[in-house]
Amino acid sequence: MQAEKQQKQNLKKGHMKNFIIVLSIGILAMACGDNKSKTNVENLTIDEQATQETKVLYYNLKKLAKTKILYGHQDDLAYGYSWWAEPGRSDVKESTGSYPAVYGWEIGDLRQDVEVTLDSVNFESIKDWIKEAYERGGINTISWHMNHPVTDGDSWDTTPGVSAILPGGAEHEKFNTWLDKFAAYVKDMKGENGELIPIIFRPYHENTGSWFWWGDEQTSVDDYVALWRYTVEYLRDKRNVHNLLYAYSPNGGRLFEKYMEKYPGDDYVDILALDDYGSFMNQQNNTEQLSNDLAQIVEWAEEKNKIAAFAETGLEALTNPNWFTESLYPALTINPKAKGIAYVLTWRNANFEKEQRDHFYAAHPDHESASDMKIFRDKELIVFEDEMPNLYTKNSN
Ligand code: BMA
Repeated sequence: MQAEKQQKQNLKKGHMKNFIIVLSIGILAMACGDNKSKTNVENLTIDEQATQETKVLYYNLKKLAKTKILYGHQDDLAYGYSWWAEPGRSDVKESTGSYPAVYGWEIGDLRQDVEVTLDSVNFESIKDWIKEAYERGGINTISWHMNHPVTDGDSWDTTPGVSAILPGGAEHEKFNTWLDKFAAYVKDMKGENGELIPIIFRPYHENTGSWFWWGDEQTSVDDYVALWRYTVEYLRDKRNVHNLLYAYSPNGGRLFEKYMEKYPGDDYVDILALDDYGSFMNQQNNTEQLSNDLAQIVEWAEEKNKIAAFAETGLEALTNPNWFTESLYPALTINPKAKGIAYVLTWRNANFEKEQRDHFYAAHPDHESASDMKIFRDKELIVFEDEMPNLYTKNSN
């Protein structure tokens, strides 16, 4: 009897021990699993303290880029070829049936106490459109044609200006106030639940060209790199801005060989981007070369565990109405590696009445390019807003 009882107790203990072992393994596995996904999401952005949404967006976008390319359009919700600030409107949607997946915004003139950007777009309205795009699952990116810090001219004033705003420079404090303004602006972009909206920030772009005051001929390697790093450190570490992903976006074409000359470093760049219009211009028509250049940035991005993007492009006034399928799509695909970019963004559709010029880069419904853009939209590789997976939550794609 005693022996039987003892045996039963031992058996019970054995069960209990097994149970505890199994439970421990389970908990350990769960913990490891969680850690693993945490590591995946969290160690990618240059800002370790980036908000969860920003980190998750980066993680998901990087993953999605392996199979898809998102389509983006500059100022899409703000105005179109024949309308201005009308709720819900979008030339892209009216031409193709869907909003774009990526929305570009421009904040030139932010330094002044003015209500509108250099393109007459209301700064406060941009916040609302950014929120609208975000709530729909879209991605927002901001470029900054920053005014000249010394002459007060615009960004096309090619007087060298960078050394004046670096620490020790005559306009350093003034420059800080502009960054303060920007910090406050992007910290005021919030979703329904008060969370900060992630923004892809693309400052000092086309730096391999010499048409901006931070351009190639205007700026030494050391000064450009110092300006970039200072900007990141000031916003991230001093102003605690944690909803930004930083995109480095030199000009391509014949300037592509200079791409890496002023690269600010892996700790300061999240996205390796490219701007290129020239390769699509009639005489040049270097679609194949462009495809190789895109493939090259994809390769660099892979080596660095980062994202590649085609941040700005287009054919002004779509003088070839089949440009989307005959030029852009080939550029994204001739070299299969180029398909690895995360998104492509075509520039703005300037309002004809306001600007009195045909300066548009996406189709508008009355233009003959609309049907071709729709074919582009329907390609397997290309994603507009209507096919967008949720990029702001983990494990969504
Ligand atoms: C340029 C042109 C300009 C505009 C600037 C900033 O490429 O479209 O008209 O002011 O971008 O958006």
